[in-house]
Amino acid sequence: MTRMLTIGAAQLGPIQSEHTREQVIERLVALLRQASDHSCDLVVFPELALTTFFPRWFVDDITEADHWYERAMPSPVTRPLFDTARELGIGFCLGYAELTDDGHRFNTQILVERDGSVVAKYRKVHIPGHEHHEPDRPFQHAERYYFEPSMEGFGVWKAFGGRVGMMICNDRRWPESYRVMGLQGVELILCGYNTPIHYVPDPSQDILQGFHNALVMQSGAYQNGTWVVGVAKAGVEEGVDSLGQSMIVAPSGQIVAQTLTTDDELIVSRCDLDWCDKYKKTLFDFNRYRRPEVYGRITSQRGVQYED
Ligand code: CDT
Repeated sequence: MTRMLTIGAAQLGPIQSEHTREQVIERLVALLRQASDHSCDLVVFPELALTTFFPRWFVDDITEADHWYERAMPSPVTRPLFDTARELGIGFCLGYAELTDDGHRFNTQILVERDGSVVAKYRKVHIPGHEHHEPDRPFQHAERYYFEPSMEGFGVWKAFGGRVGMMICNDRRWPESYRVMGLQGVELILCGYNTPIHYVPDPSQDILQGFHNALVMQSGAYQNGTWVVGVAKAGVEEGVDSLGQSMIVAPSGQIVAQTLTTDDELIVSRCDLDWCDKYKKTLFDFNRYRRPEVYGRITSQRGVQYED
């Protein structure tokens, strides 16, 4: 038996601040049409796919940043994406900044089915960077100012004939993200990212960005017997160079497709969701081999506690 899904990872090149939402939606629609030519069932777009990565700038009054956020999804400006997806019979996953009616700000990703209906919403859990302006940095990473962390955690939804979960960018570095979904039987994890190559707190990590990106997604896929699709907004955006290397990773941990450029680029892979069971029912048979009775610290403690 196979449950085959054809999945497209639609990497985006840079979005500069002067680019309008309409221009960006045109790019996303073009990628959807390309995906349709490749018979894709599902296309995954990056984190904050509708705008430039605005947390690189600080504004004293956060309401001056309201224009970067979406108040409704779909909205008149994003409607053409939903209409095209429905017309082509392709689902998609899209990251964007969300401003709720009661004033909450989240880094959000939605999963849209082939009929254009929103089946799931995920809000980023692990918010990296800093809360306050740090004037000595060459650029800010003020996500902790612009977004509050989700309290909803990592859900898994029945969609596209399988069990689908989502995470966003920094979430992919934390094994707990994958495992919480793994414990819900996840078969496909969708993850958008914006990863500046220059890591200001420790530049020795700059050269390792690509390695770390692959390391975490490959190990997360393997250790949980799941497909992982990681999709970048890449290239030099407003002077900041960001990692590409979008990839589709099999439950074996192997990379089955990877982008070559830092531009808008679609990669496609046929993904057999039944392949997950090869790992879920053998080495990573959680029910047989996990030892939750000795993992208490994972949920009872946040930072390191020394016992001496
Ligand atoms: N967008 C995002 O989460 N980026 C982070 C950058 C490192 S923290 C400054 C990441 O984990 O890729």
